[in-house]
Amino acid sequence: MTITITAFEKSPDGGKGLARDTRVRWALEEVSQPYAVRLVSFRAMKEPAHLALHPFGQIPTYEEGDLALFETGSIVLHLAERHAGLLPRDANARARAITWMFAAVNTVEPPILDLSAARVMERDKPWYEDRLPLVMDRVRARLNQLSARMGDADWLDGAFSAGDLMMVSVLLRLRASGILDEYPNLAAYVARGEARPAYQRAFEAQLAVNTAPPKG
Ligand SMILES: N[C@@H](CCC(=O)N[C@@H](CS)C(=O)NCC(=O)O)C(=O)O
Repeated sequence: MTITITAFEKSPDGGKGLARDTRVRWALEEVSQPYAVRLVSFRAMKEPAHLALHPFGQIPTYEEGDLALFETGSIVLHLAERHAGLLPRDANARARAITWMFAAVNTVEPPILDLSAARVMERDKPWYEDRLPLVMDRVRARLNQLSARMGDADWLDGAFSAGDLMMVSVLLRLRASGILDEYPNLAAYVARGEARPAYQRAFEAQLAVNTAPPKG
């Protein structure tokens, strides 16, 4: 059955892999599933056809036969449960890997998104310079804890899993801020994720969309 995902017709990051279709592409590549991509404009994302797939008018979405999903955590979990390679077989190890997926999107991603939002949307506010260090310190608080837990391990809990896929995807957004470099073990962890052939294929695919010459 053909899998179709949606992605930005023109990503705001110009193809640096920060748009969330990259993590879904990465999961698809890890489990060797071919997929089609439907590109959507910002306007189309808010129109009824797309809202029927994604109630919040965002990308990515995932369609497979009768099934339509949104939320990258859910899409990656769906793929990981149906195909070998992203979740351990042992039930407890599997539950722990899923826990790390939730930790990525629920605990680590929020302060990182707050930092991105501050940089993009609050730069012109008179309180921007005062607030920014507070937002950055909230990111550091989480990274201190994550870094302490990781130590010198390659992955979060044994072999690479969907938990790592989600965590690396979330941490990648920090690169431009320089904060990641304050944590050599986390910077190395992200680099390990990016070095995976499946990530490379996913990244190249989304970059190609964003660097293609305009049609017509
Ligand atoms: N929690 C959602 C977030 C989805 C999301 O924020 N998508 C962004 C692109 S990375 C988007 O569509 N932004 C445009 C908008 O919200 O209008 C997920 O993980 O799928």
